[in-house]
Amino acid sequence: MSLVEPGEPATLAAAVRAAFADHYGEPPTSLGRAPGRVNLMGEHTDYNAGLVLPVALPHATYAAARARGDELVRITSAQEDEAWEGTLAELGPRTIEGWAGYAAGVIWAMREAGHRVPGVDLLVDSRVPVGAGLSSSAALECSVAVALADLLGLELTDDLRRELIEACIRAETEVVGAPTGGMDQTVAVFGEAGSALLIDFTSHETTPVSLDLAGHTLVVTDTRVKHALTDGGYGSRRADCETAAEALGVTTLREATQEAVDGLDDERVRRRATHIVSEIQRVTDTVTAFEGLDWDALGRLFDASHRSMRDDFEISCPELDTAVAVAVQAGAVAARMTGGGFGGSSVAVVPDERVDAVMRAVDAAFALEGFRSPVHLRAVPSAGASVS
Ligand code: GAF
Repeated sequence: MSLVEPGEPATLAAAVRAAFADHYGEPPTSLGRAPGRVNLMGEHTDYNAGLVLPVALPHATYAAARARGDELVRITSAQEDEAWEGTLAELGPRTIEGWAGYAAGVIWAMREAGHRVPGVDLLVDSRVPVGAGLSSSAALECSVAVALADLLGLELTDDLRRELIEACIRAETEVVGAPTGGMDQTVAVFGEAGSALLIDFTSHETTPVSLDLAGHTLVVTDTRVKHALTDGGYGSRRADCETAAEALGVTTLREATQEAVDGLDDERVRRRATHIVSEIQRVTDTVTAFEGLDWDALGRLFDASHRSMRDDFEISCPELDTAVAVAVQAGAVAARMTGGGFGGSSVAVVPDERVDAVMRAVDAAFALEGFRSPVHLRAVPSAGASVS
């Protein structure tokens, strides 16, 4: 059984500082930390001005930084073979290929927002699995943003946090070109230990929802089917939602009713909108179920959400369907796929004494089906970004 441990923050921070000094010949002056996330309910609802309920993971990305005396930007990662080097003038929408675009994009977006980010050396190291639907991109962006804020001597007030979130969203949507909705960056910054974060993308309010799991663990299973938010599937779902809103004469599907959606002519667009409208309602119901420790209701909500994503939104895959079904058979009270879809991870709420059994049962089912061996994580609800 393969379990990804988050590591001990102080040890990881010390290792990143040492790796930076080794690589660049001088120690870093700033270190930012930002977590990955697992979403408990509300998939693809963020860009429909809806509700989401993610949890920040204990697994995080660390970014070490040091200002340079010139216009050069150098970015390297413990996880990637290729480093990136260029000048501040080279940064901009769609100018940087690959993983470094997420980090360099934050420098560009912060400068666009009026911050005088200088030429800089950066080194990042992450415990967030990449391509697993657990927001390794937002963790990278937000860790860099926090490190740069520290480098500029800025205090991490709530206003600055909101500004950094916007910069990270611009890095992802404009520099990298992934048309995402903002949930991941918001929870990576505002997540709180012991809580999920209810985010309303109409009012932009964030409300921590204390999670008393009463003897249950959030088990994440990474199917290791790699997903990418730039490969068209995510964007086409977003386009279908916009088509539905336009046909209904509303600005976003947050304003649509199921009755109105039922009247849509196009069968595929109707199913996409049905997922969004029902999923937004499930977020509210999921908060109530967690607050009441109502595991039966939670199980029904997770099941309905998974079916909606599989059949109406069509973003699941055989590996995710297997992980979800087997987790429930092996004792999970609730399970669903999580994140953008087309691969990535599932999340299950599992009685503590069944955690090992659930992980082993999923491993066995994957072996039987001839799927790649999955990896698991314990998603202990953790804090958002900080200066380390
Ligand atoms: C990805 C995106 F980045 C988020 O904005 C969100 O839409 C999610 O997929 C699906 O809920 O993580």
